[in-house]
Amino acid sequence: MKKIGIMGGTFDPVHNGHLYLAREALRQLSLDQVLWLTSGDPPHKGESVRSRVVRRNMTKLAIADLDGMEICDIEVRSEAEAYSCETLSALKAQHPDYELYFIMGEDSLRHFDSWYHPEIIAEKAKIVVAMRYESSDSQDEIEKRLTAIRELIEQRKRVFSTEFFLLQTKNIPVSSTALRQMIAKGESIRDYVPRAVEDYIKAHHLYEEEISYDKQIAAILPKLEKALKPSRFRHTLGVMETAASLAMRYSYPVSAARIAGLLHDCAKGNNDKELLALCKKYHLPVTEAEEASPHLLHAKVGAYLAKHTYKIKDEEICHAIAVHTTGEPGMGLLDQIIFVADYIEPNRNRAARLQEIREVAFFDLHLAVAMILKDTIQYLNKGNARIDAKTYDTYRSFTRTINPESASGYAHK
Ligand code: DGI
Ligand code: FE
Ligand code: FE
Repeated sequence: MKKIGIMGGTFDPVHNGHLYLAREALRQLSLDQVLWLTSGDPPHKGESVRSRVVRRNMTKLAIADLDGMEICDIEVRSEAEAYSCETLSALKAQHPDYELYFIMGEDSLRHFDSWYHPEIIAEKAKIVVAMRYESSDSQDEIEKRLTAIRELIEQRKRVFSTEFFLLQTKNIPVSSTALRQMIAKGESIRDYVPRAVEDYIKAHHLYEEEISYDKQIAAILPKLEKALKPSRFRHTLGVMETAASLAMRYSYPVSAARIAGLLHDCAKGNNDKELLALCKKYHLPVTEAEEASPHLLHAKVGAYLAKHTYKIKDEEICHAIAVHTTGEPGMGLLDQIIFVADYIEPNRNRAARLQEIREVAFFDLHLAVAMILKDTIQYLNKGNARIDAKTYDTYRSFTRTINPESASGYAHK
């Protein structure tokens, strides 16, 4: 038999308190493994929660480097409301050799009777109750609490025929609710979550205040239609909606991605001479490579116009526009979304590996960026065009690394 702990939760977001509890369970009960069971849409919570996909991805990132921790997707992959008794039954059916240890807090034990079929839970699993104490608590106080919980356990034992275990844990002063509030206020959460989780939350703009972009899109559309040739405007709309689709796939705010797609070529109405003149006027630096191929400047000038003419305050949108032609080593999620959407949007039809890159784009975005750069460099070499050092640098940076997110598995699964 394998001793398997079940750490269930909404994990919105997962934090160091959760990790500490799981580690203590693993250690104090000598478990072989702790399974992190992320909920689907939780039936008990009134307030809205982040999508099951991002909560699960954060959890997966949090445990990526920890021995004995695994993600469990049973509830995430179920559309029916998942109850613990059903999940435990399913786990037991799949793995008859698992001896399950269901980890819960003191509160949960108090309300255990009112859970959905607690007797089935007790039949399938042993119950682990985590008792939390403060470091400032005196030994006397801790003993009192322990006695109270032991009494509670004795009561439950009379009703439910399973083993109960008591876990003594220090209280880690952190909660998901507090973290959500901190992020909304712009405060750092570095001390409370693993670095990978912090990065994920930032990249995907989780828990930030919603900005209304939809009105902005309606205002930009007619201006842009006037500024661009009809075929370019059509391409722009294609990039906007493709960027939206990629944003859905990779958990980026959809409206922000649409605006970036909409405006990415907003400077394309200007010819080379005009682009150079605009750079001079706005004091934008022009590199040697851009001097030789001034069309490259439509990215840089486009970012400037987005900010000053179209009044876009979101720096990530402006940055994505600025790097959309050559790319940039280490580009962020939105940068990659726009870079790829520009290449694969439905009106495009000339690129050699278009169909393959379109499919890869929704499988592994990072890989799609690398493929596009490879083909672009090949295409430019054939035409003896001068290649910007940035294009090469980006190519190198994207072929030599794999996306940390896909490396941890979830981009593929
Ligand atoms: O503006 P779009 O046509 O929608 O697309 P884009 O902004 O990606 O520009 C694509 C063109 O830019 C395409 O012909 C390849 C070219 N390009 C990309 N990187 C470089 C480059 N041209 C030069 N000269 N040097 C580069 O590094
Ligand atoms: Fe462009
Ligand atoms: Fe474009």
